[in-house]
Amino acid sequence: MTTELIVKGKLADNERLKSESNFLRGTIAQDLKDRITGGFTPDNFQLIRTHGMYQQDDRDIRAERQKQKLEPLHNVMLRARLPGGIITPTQWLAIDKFSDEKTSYGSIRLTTRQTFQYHGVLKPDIKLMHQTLDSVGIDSIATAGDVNRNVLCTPNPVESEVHQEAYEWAKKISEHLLPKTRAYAEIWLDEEKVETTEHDEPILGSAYLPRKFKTTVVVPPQNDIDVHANDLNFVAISENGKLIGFNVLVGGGLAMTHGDKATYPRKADDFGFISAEHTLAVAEAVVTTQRDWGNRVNRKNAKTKYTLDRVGIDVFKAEVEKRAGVSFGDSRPYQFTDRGDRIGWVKGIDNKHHLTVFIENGRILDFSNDNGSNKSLKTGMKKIAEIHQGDFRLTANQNLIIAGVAEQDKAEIEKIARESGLIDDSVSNQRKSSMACVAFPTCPLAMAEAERYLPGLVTDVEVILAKNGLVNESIILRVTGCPNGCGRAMLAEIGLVGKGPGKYNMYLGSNLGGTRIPKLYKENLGEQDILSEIDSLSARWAAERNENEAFGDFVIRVGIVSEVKISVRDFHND
Ligand code: SRM
Ligand code: SF4
Repeated sequence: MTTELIVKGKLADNERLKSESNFLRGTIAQDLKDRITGGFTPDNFQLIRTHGMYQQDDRDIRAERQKQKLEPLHNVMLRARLPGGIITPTQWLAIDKFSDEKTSYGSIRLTTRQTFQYHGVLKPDIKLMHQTLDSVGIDSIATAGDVNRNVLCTPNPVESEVHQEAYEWAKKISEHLLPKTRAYAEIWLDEEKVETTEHDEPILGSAYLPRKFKTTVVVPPQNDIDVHANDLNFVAISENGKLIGFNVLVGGGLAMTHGDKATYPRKADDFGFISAEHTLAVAEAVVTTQRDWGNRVNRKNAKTKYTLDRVGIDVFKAEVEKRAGVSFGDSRPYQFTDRGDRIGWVKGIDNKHHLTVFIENGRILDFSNDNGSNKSLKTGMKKIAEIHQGDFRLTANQNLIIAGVAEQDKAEIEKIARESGLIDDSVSNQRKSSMACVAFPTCPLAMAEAERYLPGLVTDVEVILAKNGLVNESIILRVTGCPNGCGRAMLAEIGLVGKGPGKYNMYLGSNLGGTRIPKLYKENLGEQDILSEIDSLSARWAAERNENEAFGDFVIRVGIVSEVKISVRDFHND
């Protein structure tokens, strides 16, 4: 290998701790027994991520505890591994019970990557949490940290054979790229200690990946998992209803740092077509190329998207072909037309019914809020899980599908869903098209509110759209509490990115298919400015748009923002 493919310099500290961790064990087991603190040592604070947990504390009460000279109320957030987002009713009931009994927020939080999170689990309950999940066949291996994360898949496999096959591939890819160390089983499940050697970790190596790595399998025309947020994507290509292979898209990612032009959101590049039998070899080759060439000096430029722009797309692609022993063919034609979930009932090829329910911000909880809205989403889900014969599928839009409902069970499930607010006909198209990341109070990186801000913001936007004659229309609106972009604002028609308390940068111009990165429109907007911008922009859209022209296409056509064609060139420049 030529040395210029590798960034030289002092390695980031995470490299030390991964290499010295004895294959992700560190001293987590000892640390767990230390009850003097509710937290972990700095190295283990990082290492527990590879086991699917983040140490957090409630930011709403942080200052108050500091005043009382108390340590922050440390707890962990857990993120489960669910390739393709599938959960059985038995699993749901166990997840639900643990959230009631042992999490301080009492909620189940569906994420933008088709899984769920618990927030607020205290140190003495962490092992019980893993053992409870393990008892129903769920783990949280590699859902965070410098590894391949939860593999996403277009979430309605029963809609066609292609969907089912795509899901099978998502599972296989997830297993293939998983860390092989037994650290998780030893630490959390008390299984026998088995030494791990370099030989046991052939794909990820003893220092694992330079940075997080994200993979999807997607079935066009839906792009409901947002391929361009991901390092590696397999776009299903079918002929006569059968999956024949994939177009492989590499190097997407949305995060940036305010004020640092060397960071930017970037679309994935299309490497070309492979037949299905080469899927695992290609996945492995992309991962190992990124493992060897990714920047281990500067974590801000460590993701695959930066490796591609540094070494060149052709060089990276040729290396993948060499390692996989495969030549990419010409890309096969496909089109992404939308990214939303089809809320409501659909009927699958198996003659079963599937109900997609809208869950605002993915937060499954019984609540009553200031607007007089009462919903018992958690109780409703529990009641459904008690009688449901099919399964549940989480979507990457933080929603949930009650899948595989037999004709005779449909009415009962619909009744529970309506009574609990899981079905709510009053939810507007605009609300269904809006999404936010978690942000406060649990996210340590949040600069501004997101999940707690979105519901009220959408109510205001609904009024504005109605005033401008757009009552049934919607704009893909996403709010993210910092530029890391967990709510995927960098693939929104209107993206709000937290800058500071109550302040957001506004980006405009993604499209319905999610194949365009939006562009900065205005900086540091407060609530009133945001609303007046949305008012004047949507009024212009209503008055000047071409027939059926989407908001994101309109703002580019009339020159409100310029189009980002190539991120590294256009995103930060006019
Ligand atoms: Fe994220 C870090 C929440 C999807 C980019 N993300 C975090 C942390 C763990 C904060 C931290 O590091 O301490 C947040 C925890 C908040 C909390 O209290 O729960 C967090 N990210 C989330 C979730 C829960 C948002 C949501 O509302 O659903 C999503 C969980 C996904 C999952 O199940 O795995 C989530 N994060 C994303 C996405 C969207 C996606 O993948 O489709 C992105 C942008 C895509 C990308 O990766 O480019 C994203 N999260 C980040 C980053 C920036 C990564 C980078 O390239 O620099 C961070 C910070 C980091 O890694 O240093 C981050
Ligand atoms: Fe936290 Fe920022 Fe991610 Fe929102 S975008 S969850 S604020 S890291």
